[in-house]
Amino acid sequence: MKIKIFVFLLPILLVFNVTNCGTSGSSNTRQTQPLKTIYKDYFLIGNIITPSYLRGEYLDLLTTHYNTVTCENQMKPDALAPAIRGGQYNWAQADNMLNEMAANDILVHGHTLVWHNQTPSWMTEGTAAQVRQNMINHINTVLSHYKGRIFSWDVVNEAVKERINPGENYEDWRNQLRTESGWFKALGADYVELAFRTARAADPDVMLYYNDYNLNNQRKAQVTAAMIEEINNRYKAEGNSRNLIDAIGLQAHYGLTVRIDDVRNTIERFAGLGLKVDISELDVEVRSVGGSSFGTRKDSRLLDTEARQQALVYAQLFNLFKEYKDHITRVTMWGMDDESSWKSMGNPCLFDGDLNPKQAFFAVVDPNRTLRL
Ligand code: 9MR
Repeated sequence: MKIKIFVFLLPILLVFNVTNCGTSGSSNTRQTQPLKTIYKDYFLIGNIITPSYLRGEYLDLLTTHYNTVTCENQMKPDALAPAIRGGQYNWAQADNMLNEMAANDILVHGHTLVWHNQTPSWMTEGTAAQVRQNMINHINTVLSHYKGRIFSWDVVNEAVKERINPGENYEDWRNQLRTESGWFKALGADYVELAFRTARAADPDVMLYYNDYNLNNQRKAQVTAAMIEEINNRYKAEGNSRNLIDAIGLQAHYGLTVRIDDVRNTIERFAGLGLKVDISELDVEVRSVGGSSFGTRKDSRLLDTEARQQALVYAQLFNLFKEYKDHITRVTMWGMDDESSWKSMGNPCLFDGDLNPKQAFFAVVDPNRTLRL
């Protein structure tokens, strides 16, 4: 008799267990399993952190749902390197974040070493030889500080022009790099390869990424692929058995009109080069308000129809990412919630400004259910 009662109760106990295993600060997400559990057989699930994410409900949400993070700004050159030539590196803030993440078993992806933005101006000033040495010193200093603690880095961020227009000659990738970059001005197109070679020599255990946006534009994807392929071929022709550029980060700052087939083509193009293809900065903006989507606006509310459309996009994207799980190691969102997001006016995140899960959250939890509704 006791056994019969137990068999009868078992399914109820199991359902209860599944629906209660989340412990996030937001009570509604307790209805689901954590995202990192749902996707454990597919890829890591990430978000960004800033110092203000390291407490209260934010930290609860982070530790419940995510198993990898990227520091939003705190490991960029202007955060770590001294503002003035010859000054001290500033490790305290990023180290604090790294320790907190280690205590919670959350992996940290490094962002970023060489970029045209958020970089102290002295680094790219002087003769070509000086600028070259500045880059080498910066990469060596940062990788040796984090040795054994950070396993993947965006080595070069956004080197290719923002977009490549139809009709433009994009045969040679060297002509399609951002000319406003201080690194490009001083060193020409060779700075990209120099950065990767320096990083590999500084710490061969680190996975090296090229990270960029607008890669659904197939012209930009083609130029970027040509750049990576040439650099990797040269490296392998020297007898190296692995690629120099191990992976690409697709920033994935999308809107409602994103075409899933473009995302698929882009993933296939880079996977075809033998690269890991990670989704490094995912958000799906619903609308731009007054021509700009930037700003922190808690009162920028979503219409129900918009929330639904956004959920459909997230659902299609995650189904696609699952298809490519053998190539994708990490899907990282660029923002926890619609208030703190860099694009808060466009409500691009899974949680609203009060940290309640949106339809978009449930779409990531169960894409097929959202698509069937
Ligand atoms: O989210 C970041 C924002 O807080 C900064 O003001 C901005 C300044 O450059 O950088 C944002 O992060 C960017 C990331 O580092 C690289 N890809 C684009 C991201 C959004 O601009």
